Amino acid sequence: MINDKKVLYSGMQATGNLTLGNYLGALKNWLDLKDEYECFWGVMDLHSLTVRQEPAEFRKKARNLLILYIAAGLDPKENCIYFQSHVSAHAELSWLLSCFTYMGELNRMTQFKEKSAKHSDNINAGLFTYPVLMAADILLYQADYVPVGKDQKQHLEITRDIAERFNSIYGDVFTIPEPYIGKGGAKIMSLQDPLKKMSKSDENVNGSIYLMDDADTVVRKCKRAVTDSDGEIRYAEEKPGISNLLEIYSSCSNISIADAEKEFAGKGYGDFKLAVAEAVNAVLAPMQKEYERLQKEKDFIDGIIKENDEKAAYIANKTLRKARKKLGLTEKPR
Ligand code: ATP
Ligand code: LTN
Repeated sequence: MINDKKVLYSGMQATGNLTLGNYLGALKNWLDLKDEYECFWGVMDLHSLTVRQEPAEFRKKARNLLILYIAAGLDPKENCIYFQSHVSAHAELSWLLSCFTYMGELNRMTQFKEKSAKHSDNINAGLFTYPVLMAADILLYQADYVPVGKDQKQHLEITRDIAERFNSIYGDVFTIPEPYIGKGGAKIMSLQDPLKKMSKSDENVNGSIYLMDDADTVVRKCKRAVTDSDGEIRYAEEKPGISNLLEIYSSCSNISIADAEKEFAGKGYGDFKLAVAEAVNAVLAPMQKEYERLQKEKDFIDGIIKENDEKAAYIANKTLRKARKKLGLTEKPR
């Protein structure tokens, strides 16, 4: 607990351009939770290094991600929005926790298997120990809840296992976090291959709607979305394309899938796709406007970064000191 509130922790990697999947699966849920909890939202720039980055572009992307968090509605005065790499406790606790994590556990991680297949020329140790750093992120802040998309559930489970293992030896050092998977938008699929997750690193740009796509691009991508030939707008496993569009429509318009099905009963796919695009654009437009405005507020953003780095480091270092002490590392003379 911080300030009598339960603690919530989450973040995104600063790679690629954020997609509607990132928004509906993560950011949108964060907005719903931001007032009720003491929140920490990280720009996970250390995690991004598991894949090779072009330095100048990476620096811009990381800052833009922080700005996007704020443009989407997270409040940098109420919540702590910061860069993971600015708080060195993350890397330090990650090392300590790696000594409590088994190779076999890490070997089972789906994301590791997928990413090593995709980047077969660069299967680095960071990609393998990625979940340990993620555990450190979460445990440093004694988080009670971690809102993530379904694909991250396995990483939450390993975080809990590592924390429980550590606590069982050294006493209650870490809060055991719970995943928080939002109701809608938990897994938005690619518009071009609705059996595949919409992903910011997808090579086919038509599969993903990016948060910075302009209105016409969104309409074009929705019109081109892969569907089926049955002609009925209903949610069903055998209709992954239409089901995905229903999911997008219902999440963007904040109505249930059942209500969306009723609304489009008897209508054609063409009309439905246009309505989906409109609903998406209604979500994106205000965010894009605020993003453009914030880009010009350099001093304000720099101030936010400084303030929140300090706030995050204060909490993180408290936990790190506790872990160090329990492990028997010599204390630093003051
Ligand atoms: P990459 O393509 O680089 O692997 P990604 O698009 O999967 O990235 P992450 O940075 O791994 O994005 O994830 C950020 C957050 O967005 C996580 O909480 C993740 O669960 C969520 N998320 C990502 N893609 C989707 C999606 N298609 N549907 C719902 N949630 C998603
Ligand atoms: N692996 C996460 C990003 C991430 C994260 C975290 C999410 C890194 N550390 C801590 C929640 C809590 C992803 O979304 N790909």
